[in-house]
Amino acid sequence: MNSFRPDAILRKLACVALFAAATGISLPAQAQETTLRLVSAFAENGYYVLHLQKWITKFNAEGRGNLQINFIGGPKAIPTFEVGNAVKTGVVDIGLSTGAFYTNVMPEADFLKLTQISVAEQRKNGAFNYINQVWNQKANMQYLGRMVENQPFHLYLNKKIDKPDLTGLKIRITPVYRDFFQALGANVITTPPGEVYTALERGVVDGYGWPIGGIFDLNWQEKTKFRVDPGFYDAEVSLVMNLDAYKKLSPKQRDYLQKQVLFLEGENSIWATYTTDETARQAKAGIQTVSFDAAQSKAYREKAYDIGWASAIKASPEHGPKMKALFSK
Ligand code: 173
Repeated sequence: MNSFRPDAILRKLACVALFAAATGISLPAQAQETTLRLVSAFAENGYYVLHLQKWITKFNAEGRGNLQINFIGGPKAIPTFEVGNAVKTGVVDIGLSTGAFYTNVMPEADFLKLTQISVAEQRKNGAFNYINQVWNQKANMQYLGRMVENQPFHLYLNKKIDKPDLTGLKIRITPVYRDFFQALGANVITTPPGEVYTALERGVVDGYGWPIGGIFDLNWQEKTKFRVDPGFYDAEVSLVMNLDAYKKLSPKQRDYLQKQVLFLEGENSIWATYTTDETARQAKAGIQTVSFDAAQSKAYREKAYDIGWASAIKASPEHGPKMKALFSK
């Protein structure tokens, strides 16, 4: 009866203890994996989402047992202009969006187009922290990071102009372009990207605003004759997260998320290449460039920023002036 010997009993107890310790460790470890639901305000087949999906694949491979992202879909899952509210209320955890798509949450969202310094610099000079204070307070969001920069906006047209005057033209906009294009005399119509093709096809609009890259994603080159140069502002596309979901993450998960977001931002040099490629592709597709002389070009860009900041400060007397100081060169 070996098992009655004290050393055998001790060995058995040790086994039980080990087993308990093993299972005790493994259960919480599994419970510690969190999956975040992500939606995109931009089309699923577009370049932004393709770039993001490569990142999600890496994120999930390296984050096993810790943090995962489940890509729910694009505007078919949640309409473009609803993504901000879905993140604010926690219907989803993370959104890929631009601020212009959630001015229904707060006007400040659209001010990010006015940054003239890189996101890396924004992290250094306090702009990034300031954005987060406002996003936390007013939108219940954590501003995680900026995926797109170095992408100026342009005006695309089907009718030729020879000076910066849009009188009599109907232009598709989002809040990004509203005040500037109206100041140039345009009649404006707000639509999500998903409705631009049809609006062009039916002649509802004579042109639209969009960054230098991406018009091929939804085949707009088929319905576009001119691009007006120069560009203005800087297209901002960022990851925003529901603040409660963010606060629920463990320190380890938050560190992991931060590390991956910094990796994503570290790839932002691709956007300069994308600009070169897309500019060439537009020319090849027969899209002609409309340019102004040097003085008019300078005035055009200056007007864009002057009007952009004037309306920002009007919409947010508290944060507008501070953001202007932090975002400008
Ligand atoms: O034109 C738009 O839909 C728009 O506002 C935007 C903003 C950032 C990137 C691409 C488009």
